[in-house]
Amino acid sequence: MVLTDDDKSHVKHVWSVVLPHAGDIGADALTRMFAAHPTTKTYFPHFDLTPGSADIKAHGKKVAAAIGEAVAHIDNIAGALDKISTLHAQKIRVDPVNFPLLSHCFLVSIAAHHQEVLQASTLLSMDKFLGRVCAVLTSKYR
Ligand code: HNI
Repeated sequence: MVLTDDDKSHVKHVWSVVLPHAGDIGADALTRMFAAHPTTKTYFPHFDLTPGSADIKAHGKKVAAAIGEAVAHIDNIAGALDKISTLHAQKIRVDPVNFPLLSHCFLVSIAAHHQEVLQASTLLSMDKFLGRVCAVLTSKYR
């Protein structure tokens, strides 16, 4: 789905609000994903998946940083996420159905913590943007 100029500016605005808390939002999104979709836990047998654990906090920061990179390079999301895309497709081999689950949880976390920034227009743009992120992260599966 093509991101319009309006979408891009909405995404950048939402991210500027989220950024100071991005790691917490990432951790909250992971916690929601593990609770709502327990099968996703099978990819993290080496993690302490208790809500608030050091593993979840550290991984939340990494996921949020990757999304931040995609925002910063919104005209070249595939380039920005190239290494992570290869990692998921060739090494971690996460079933592609799981990506929209995490991105939905990410949106829910933003809505829960920064409700004011999500209007119909910005929510739609973030949804489209996260859809692009998922498309990139699943583009190398063969
Ligand atoms: Ni994902 C590692 C980003 C979806 C399972 N993941 C990473 C890393 C980033 C990342 C960044 C760290 C890479 C590194 O260490 O170099 N993951 C993202 C993003 C999304 C995503 C941006 C989607 C929006 N990952 C998912 C999903 C699953 C998943 C949906 C499984 C349900 N990811 C993993 C696992 C690792 C991982 C497992 C390795 C964790 C570790 O540290 O061992």
